[in-house]
Amino acid sequence: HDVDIPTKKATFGMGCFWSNDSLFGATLGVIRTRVGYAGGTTKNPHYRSIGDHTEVIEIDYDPKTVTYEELLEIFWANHEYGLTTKLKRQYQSMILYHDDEQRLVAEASHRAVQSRCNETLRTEIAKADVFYPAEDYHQKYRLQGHKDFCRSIGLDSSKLQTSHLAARLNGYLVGVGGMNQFDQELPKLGLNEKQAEYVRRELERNEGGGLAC
Ligand code: MHO
Repeated sequence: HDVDIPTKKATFGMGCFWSNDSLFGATLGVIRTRVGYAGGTTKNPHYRSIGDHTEVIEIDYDPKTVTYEELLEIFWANHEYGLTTKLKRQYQSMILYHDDEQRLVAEASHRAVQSRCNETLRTEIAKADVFYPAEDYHQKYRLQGHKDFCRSIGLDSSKLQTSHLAARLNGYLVGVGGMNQFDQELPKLGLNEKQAEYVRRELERNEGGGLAC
C-alpha cells in the first residue's frame, strides 16, 4: 500500500522528534516521514554523538492536499521557539527549506509570528543540506511500541522510513488526526477488521491526550 504520487519535502526541527513524527504522520496530505539529524556541521551524527546537529523531522507531502503554509502553521503551534526558553542545540527550533519558494514562505511566516510574539524568536531558517537519518529505533517510535501489531502489518526495518501506512499509524495510534479522519481514510490503508479495531481502540484512548516525549 505505498502511495506513488509526486511529493515535496519539508524539514523542521521542533524538539524531540518522536512526537513530531506522530504529529505530522497523521496530518492530511503527509505521505511519508522520517526522523534524523541535520542543521549542523559535524560528520555522521548519531543519537549519542549528535555533535552540533538538531533532531529534525523530514516530511514528504502532497502539495495538492496540504500547503507548505499549512505545515508551517502546525510547526509554530506545536513547539517552543522563544529565545528565553533554554534549549540544547539538539532541540533547536529550525526550518530547513528545500527551495526559494519555501524560503520566502518560511521567512514570511517567521515575520508574522514575530510580530504577534513579545519575545524574540530563536527559530533558525537555513537551506536544507545533508539529512542524516536517525537509528531505526527512533523511526515511527510510537508505532514500534506496538510490537505484535507491527508484526501483523508486516512492518520491518526496511520500511520504517518509507512506508505511508507506518507514517499514518504512527500518528493515529497516539490520537492524532481523530476518529472521523481515520474512518474516512481506512479503506485506503488496507488494514483488516481486527487491525482497524486495534487502531480505533488506541486512538480513542489517546485522543486529546497530547504528545509528551
Ligand atoms: N526524553 C527522551 C527524549 C528522546 S528524544 C528522541 C530521552 O531522554 O530519551 O530526544
